[in-house]
Amino acid sequence: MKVMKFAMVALIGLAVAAAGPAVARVAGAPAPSVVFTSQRDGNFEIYVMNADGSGQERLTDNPADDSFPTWSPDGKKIAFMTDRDGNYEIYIMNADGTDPVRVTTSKFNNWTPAWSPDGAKLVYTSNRDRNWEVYTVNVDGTRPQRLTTSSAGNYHPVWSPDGKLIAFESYRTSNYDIWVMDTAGGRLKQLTKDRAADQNPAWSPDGKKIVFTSARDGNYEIYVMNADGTSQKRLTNNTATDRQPTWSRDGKKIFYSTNIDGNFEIYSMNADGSEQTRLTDDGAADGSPSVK
Ligand SMILES: [Ca+2]
Ligand SMILES: [Ca+2]
Ligand SMILES: [Ca+2]
Ligand SMILES: [Ca+2]
Repeated sequence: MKVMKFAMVALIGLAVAAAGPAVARVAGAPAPSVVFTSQRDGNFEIYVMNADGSGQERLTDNPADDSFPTWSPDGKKIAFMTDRDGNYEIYIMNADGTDPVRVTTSKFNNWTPAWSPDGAKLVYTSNRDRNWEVYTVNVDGTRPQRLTTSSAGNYHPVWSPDGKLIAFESYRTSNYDIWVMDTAGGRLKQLTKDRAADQNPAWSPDGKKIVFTSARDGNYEIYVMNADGTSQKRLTNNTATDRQPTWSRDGKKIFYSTNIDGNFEIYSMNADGSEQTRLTDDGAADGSPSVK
C-alpha cells in the first residue's frame, strides 16, 4: 500500500526541519484550484497550485505526514489525513491552510477522507475495528458509522456526485477490485473483475464514469469505465506507475501522479488520455491531487 510507504517516510521526516515560508499570493489573483501533497520540504506537506502548475504554495508546516488532501464541495475547506497526533486522523482546514480541526478520534488509523456532495459528511477508511473498513462521519466528528463488514481490507472510498453511492477498493476477492455500495453499506456491486490490482476510484462530476488505476497490463495505468463497470478503457500507456487519478470539476481533465520522470510528479491530461502535461517538477514525491 502506498499509504504505508507514506507512513514510513513520515517517520524519517520527523527528524527533518521544515523549510521556508509559503510564497505570498499576488493580490487579486484567483485562488489556486489544485491541492496536493509533496515531500519537497523534507516531509509530506499539503500544497496548492493553479491548474497549469503555476503558483505553488505550501499550506501546512508540520513534521508529521500531512497527505491525501481533498477539497470540500464548496471549495472553502480541505480534508486531509495526518499523524501529527501520533496516529493517522482526519482533519479539516480552511482553503488557505488556517484553522486545522481534528474530525476523527481513535487509537488506530483513519485514512483518505472524501466529502459527501452536500459537504455534511466524510467517508474514509479506518482499522479501528482491527481490519480496514469504510466509515462515514459528520464533518464535526459526530456519528461515526461503519459501512463495510469483511475480513479483507477496504480502502479509498469516494462518494458519488448524486450522494447515493460510495465507490471503494476491496481485497475481498483476494486481489484489489473496485466496488460500489449504497451509503448504508448495502447493495454491494463489484465493478472490476480481473486478477490484477484495481484501485483508487474517482467519480466524474456527472456521475457517469469512474476513473481508477489498474496493473492489469503489467504496471499501473489510469483507466476509465462507465459507473456500472462497463467499457473499461486505458488512458495512460507507459512503464511507469500512474496513480491517484481525479477529475477537474468540468469533467474535461484528469489529474494524477506518475513517476515517469523518475520521481512522482502531478500531471494533467484530457479525459480521453491526450495531452499528458507535467505540473510539478522537483526531486521529491508529489501526489494525491484534488481539483476545485
Ligand atoms: Ca508535514
Ligand atoms: Ca482486480
Ligand atoms: Ca504506467
Ligand atoms: Ca516530484
